[in-house]
Amino acid sequence: MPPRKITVGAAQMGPISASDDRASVVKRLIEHLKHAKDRSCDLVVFPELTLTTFFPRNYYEDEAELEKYFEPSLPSPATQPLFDTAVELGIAFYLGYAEKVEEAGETHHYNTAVLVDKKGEIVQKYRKIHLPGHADHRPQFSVQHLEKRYFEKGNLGFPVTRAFGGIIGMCICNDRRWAETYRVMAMKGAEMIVLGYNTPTRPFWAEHDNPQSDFHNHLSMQAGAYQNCCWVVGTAKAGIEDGAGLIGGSAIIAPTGEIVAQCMTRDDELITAEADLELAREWKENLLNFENNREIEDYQIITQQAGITPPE
Ligand code: CDT
Repeated sequence: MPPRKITVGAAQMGPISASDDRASVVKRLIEHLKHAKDRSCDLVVFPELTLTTFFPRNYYEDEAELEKYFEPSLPSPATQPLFDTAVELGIAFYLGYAEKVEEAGETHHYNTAVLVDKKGEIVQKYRKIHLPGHADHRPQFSVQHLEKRYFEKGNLGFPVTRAFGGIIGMCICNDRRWAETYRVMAMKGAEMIVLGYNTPTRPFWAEHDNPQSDFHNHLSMQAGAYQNCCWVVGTAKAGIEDGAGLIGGSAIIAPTGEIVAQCMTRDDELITAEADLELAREWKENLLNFENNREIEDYQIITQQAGITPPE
């Protein structure tokens, strides 16, 4: 089969302070798109919660202070220039944001990402399923992780969509640490999985930075790519945000599990690679061949229980 190549970019963002307004962030995103155009990108992947600081590290008493991080619409007046520039340059993008939505007369809050095609149309939406952290206020932690307080679990499953001549799947940050995330999308034919992340250098339960956090970031994405024969594009928000550290290490990973491009800074940085989606199909068919080799009668425990049942 002839190659099916797309040029993909991971547009890592450096820190975004709580005092930075949307316009200043959108300006930085547009700079990324311009560089991506110079490098002939078809698709650019921005981070999780791209438009704001990683606010779940803070406990907010004041509802209004929290609500300012959420987008009631997308595109919004502030993000419209990003959509316009992407259309003008002919670049598709993945964008993570905090979504506030009215559904069936109720207000919901999700940690969401959209896939926007080259015409500026949202072709797929994903709402984060694996929400890490805690829901209660834990002032004893120097950096909290309140995603379970501020967001509801996503209700759209793990979506994949036909786009750019291939099959593209979406997830967000903590999802990348779960084997099930990749497998579900691979079983829907995903050839490339795109994701954004905000990974604190110091886990919420610890008093020190985790020296293995960069290693675990790559380990989980490389394993997901190899074990499912997918391209994986993971993009960080990185650096010191209002005194709290976030890892970098944004990476583009081939279906072989090899990193083909990796960010070296913890600032705004674009990496790109030409991804042959045919490689994903070929390896999935030959190395794994799910249909011939998956032994589903022995996997039932995976969907029947969440916790561990050790032998007596
Ligand atoms: N944003 C997000 O999901 N962060 C989590 C932190 C988990 S603590 C190790 C992550 O998986 O990176």
